[in-house]
Amino acid sequence: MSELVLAEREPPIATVLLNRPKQLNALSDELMEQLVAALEELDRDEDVRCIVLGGSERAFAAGADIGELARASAVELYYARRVERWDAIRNLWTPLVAAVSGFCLGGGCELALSCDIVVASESARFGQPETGLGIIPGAGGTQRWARAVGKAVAMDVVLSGRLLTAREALAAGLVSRVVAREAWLEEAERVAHDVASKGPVATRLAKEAVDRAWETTLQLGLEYERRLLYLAFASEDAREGLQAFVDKRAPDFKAR
Ligand code: CO8
Repeated sequence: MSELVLAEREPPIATVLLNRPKQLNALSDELMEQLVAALEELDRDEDVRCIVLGGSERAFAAGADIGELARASAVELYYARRVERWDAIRNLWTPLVAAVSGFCLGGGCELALSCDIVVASESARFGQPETGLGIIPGAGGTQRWARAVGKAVAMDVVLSGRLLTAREALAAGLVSRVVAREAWLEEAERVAHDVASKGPVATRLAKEAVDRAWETTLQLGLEYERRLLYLAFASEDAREGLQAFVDKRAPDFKAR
């Protein structure tokens, strides 16, 4: 099996790169299978506290593999549970940082939006060109764009095929940082190190709490947050983090 995904483990972070450069990292079935397997393996690794997911400088990913989609019937896609596979990425515990450079389109953009933090280089271009192919975004695009940037921009991008520049994506709230073109991977890895240096139990609970904000009312979300706070408080990491501040030393978190 050729390596369509390259995973490098350098605790406390790991970097996973899509590796189908000639096809601009189009997300073939085989690539998605390898990607989910690599991410799930790293997710089980306690020493890995944050994962960077990237493509290449030219393309994060130019979408699902159009050739494969052209050959597949609806029922084949349904039985293969191809779209369901994307849920595995959202269900990962370890925080994911997308390192986006170049084309980030269709399913590729939906993949970036499935990550917890999106770092974009100046060259990044975001879009959902599916209606131009006679289909619609099917791996979360219509929902995640609308929630992230609001109806006006989401409708424009999904219906007109408009591509957002990195700066436009930042202003719209689709990504959280824009970095120099050549620093697309390095900066995302730096962000991952920042995340990985924090209390691991707290980081996971905080990720869960922020995610909950998308799915519930403010009142229920606040209650959920409060319960997770008590849970965080009960962790050894919390004792260590609080005491380390009092002792004026760096904390030594054990993920317990
Ligand atoms: N699928 C397959 N091959 C692709 C894809 C793709 N999405 N994108 C690019 N390629 C291939 C090209 O065919 C070309 O191959 P070859 O050299 O063999 O001809 C190679 O990559 C380089 O591409 P271009 O020559 O076109 O490069 P350009 O710089 O001229 O253009 C673009 C770059 C603008 C990105 C252009 O390639 C393009 O428009 N690509 C398609 C973008 C697109 O429409 N994406 C949406 C795909 S549909 C989707 O993502 C639905 C997801 C729903 C989830 C479903 C889960 C099962």
